[in-house]
Amino acid sequence: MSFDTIIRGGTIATASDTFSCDVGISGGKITALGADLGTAAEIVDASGLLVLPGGIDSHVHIAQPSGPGIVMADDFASATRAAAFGGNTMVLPFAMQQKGESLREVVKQYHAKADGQCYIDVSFHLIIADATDAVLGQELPALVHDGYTSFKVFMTYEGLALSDMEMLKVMTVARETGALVMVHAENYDAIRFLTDRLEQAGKTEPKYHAASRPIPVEREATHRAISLAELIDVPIMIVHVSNREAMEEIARARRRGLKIYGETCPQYLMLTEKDLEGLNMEGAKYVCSPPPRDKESQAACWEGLQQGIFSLFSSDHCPFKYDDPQGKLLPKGKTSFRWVPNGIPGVETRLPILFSEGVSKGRITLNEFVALTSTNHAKTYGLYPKKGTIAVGTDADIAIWDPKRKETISQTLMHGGSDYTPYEGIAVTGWPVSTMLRGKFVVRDGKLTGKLGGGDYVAREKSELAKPRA
Ligand code: DUC
Ligand code: ZN
Ligand code: ZN
Repeated sequence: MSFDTIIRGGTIATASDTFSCDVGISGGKITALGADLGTAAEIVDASGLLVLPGGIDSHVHIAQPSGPGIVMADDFASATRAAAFGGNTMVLPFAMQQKGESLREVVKQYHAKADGQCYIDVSFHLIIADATDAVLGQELPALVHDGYTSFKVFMTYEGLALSDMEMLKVMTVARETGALVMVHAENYDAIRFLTDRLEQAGKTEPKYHAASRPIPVEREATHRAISLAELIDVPIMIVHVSNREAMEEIARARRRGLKIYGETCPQYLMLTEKDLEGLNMEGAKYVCSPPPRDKESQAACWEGLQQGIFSLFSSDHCPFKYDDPQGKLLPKGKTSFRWVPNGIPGVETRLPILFSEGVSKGRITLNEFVALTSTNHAKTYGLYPKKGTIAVGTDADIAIWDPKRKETISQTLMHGGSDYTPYEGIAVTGWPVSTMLRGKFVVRDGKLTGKLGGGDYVAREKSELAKPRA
């Protein structure tokens, strides 16, 4: 037997096992795992390196409208290029509905933005902003049928926040169609109240962003979302959890037998609200929601990852340029934190940060790393086992890592559209050196080898994890 490619001599890790063997690849799929697989058109030497499933980042925002005068720093080309350099083979951005829009039209618009523009594979979650009868009764069920099997709802933000009634209706559609609901859990009225009060007191700098949405704002909404899901008896994913109290709501629900899942992100392990204190709008670089908290919250998020309360570690990549009036230095943003574009870049740094801080420092195992960054994303969002593992029959989506390589994260190393990284200066051990998508290198030894349009759109199955309890 001969293969297109054999990856030889590496150490392979999946979510459950670590072993040494050759990986045989043909037609973009892994077709054999074994010792001395024989001949291939190309032999890739992976001695001393790790061979891992390509990262799947199931929470990224790309080319999303973000308000008047604001432009996101990434289009699909730059975001997926950066993702590939960061060891990822798939991202799941959002197709975001705005009030009055047809969801089907929105999906078409995002396809038009992405088609032929991706270096790695993509699939879309839907954001539901207008839960009309037509959306709930016709568009959503048809879209779930067509492979858009997850949707995000917001409990805050002008124009996006759903009422509890609307949340219940969306959850009901999810239960009936087998889709998974992702929830942005922050209390809208509490944020508006606190923001008004801070502004009235003249507290308008970026650092007050954190004070405008403190932990109880997130904890309350998390509790409420879980309670609503319990009423419908439907699983939900609480995204971007930032602190212990919200995490404990998830853990408590799980102890009571509910299927409530949690996600956390690099910003909640690596940043604190102190980062928002920089002078002259520097703090705007770290404005994201929920905001980074404190050291104790970071410790809590590590516990959540270690204990499986969080099954997903995603970037929540939502990039704006810093030194740009269409980005973090939007003129209106200088008048109040309320108007600072909300989100930070992270798709390229997610994996090196978790590898270094988690695996290299002994907080999590290599297998847990694979689960948290790839396998669980595939399982949660209906991509498994086509994606998210290394096994015979899966897509040959592979990241080759040098576990000993030391780097210092810096904007000069980045490949996305933003002009800064919030993780500047962080030293890491372990680095993705090559990324292979369906058997072809997108990044090889630190150089871009993939072609624009090499990434495909992937329609998804319904997730096993979205099934209600028996
Ligand atoms: N929520 C996200 O998930 N991403 C960016 C901003 C936000 O509020
Ligand atoms: Zn969110
Ligand atoms: Zn997000």
